[in-house]
Amino acid sequence: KLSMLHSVGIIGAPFSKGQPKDGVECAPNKLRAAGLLERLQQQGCAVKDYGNLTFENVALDEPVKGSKSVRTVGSANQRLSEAVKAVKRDGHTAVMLGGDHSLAIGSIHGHTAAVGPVSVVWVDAHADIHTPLSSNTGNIHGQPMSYLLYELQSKVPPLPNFSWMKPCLSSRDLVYIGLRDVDPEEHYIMKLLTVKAFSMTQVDQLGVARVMEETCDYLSKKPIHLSYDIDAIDPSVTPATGTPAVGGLTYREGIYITEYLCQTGLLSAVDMVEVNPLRGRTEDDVHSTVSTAVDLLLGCFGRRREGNHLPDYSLPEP
Ligand code: 4U7
Ligand code: MN
Ligand code: MN
Ligand code: MN
Repeated sequence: KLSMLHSVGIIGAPFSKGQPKDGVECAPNKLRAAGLLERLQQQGCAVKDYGNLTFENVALDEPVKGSKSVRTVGSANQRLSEAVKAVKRDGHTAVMLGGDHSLAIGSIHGHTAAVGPVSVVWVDAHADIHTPLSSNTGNIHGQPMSYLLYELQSKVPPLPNFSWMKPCLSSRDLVYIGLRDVDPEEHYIMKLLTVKAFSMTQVDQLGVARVMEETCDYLSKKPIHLSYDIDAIDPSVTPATGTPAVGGLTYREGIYITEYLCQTGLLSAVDMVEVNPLRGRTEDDVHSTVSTAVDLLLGCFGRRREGNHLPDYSLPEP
């Protein structure tokens, strides 16, 4: 198939309370201002912008067992889950523009609510699999995977504003790519659940092409949810993010992951999270980060480095 055209539904989620740094809530509008929608349309996608969600500000949101802004995060994710569910019911591939990575809770929950079980490809420097009780920082953007996994249900206490959700993902249906900053508690959990992971060591050993082949061989043919944390890419390329980690994916490796997943025909929802336009030191830092995030999304929806043309193109007649 030379070009399979995509129908994309975009949800802006300007939310930052899963972590302490301001600015990540500016990313949805920055990504739009960088031309994301127009460029998707130019490459033949049908695009519907569902706009930005608005989130309730919970007045009294004291830490719960060390985790911060639990009620605010719970309520925001309930809204996001409903929004992603609606986009999927409308028949689009859902694109969630974060916001911080705590939003994966609502995004993956809403995705499965609409389509049933999914596979998750989690591209990140971090595993984000802390339980609320194992976390050292109390930041929920380091915890979303523990809320989603059936196998960790007994380790996650009932939390205020989270009663709307139940776990919806089996650890067998999860693959990590790009890990290089995993806390001991998280490493323990991953070994306990035998989670499939391609850390930067495996990317070095196998190369990104083998990593993607093995990822898709490992996963069953369920719809794929790609959760892309921009800090998976090396901070020399994408410095404008809240928790940068040295030694990351190159721009080319990052793009290859999106091109490969696009070609499976199974990509059903995409998160682009942790872009923080206030964290760059210079204007160039921000530009490089935002434009890389846009390129990754274009790669998810058919852009190829060999070039593209629309199916109805024909040469001008002399
Ligand atoms: B991100 C961390 F301690 N593990 O729990 C934590 F290193 O969504 C970082 O991947 C979490 O950016 C990073 O706070 C969350 C820390
Ligand atoms: Mn993350
Ligand atoms: Mn991360
Ligand atoms: Mn981060």
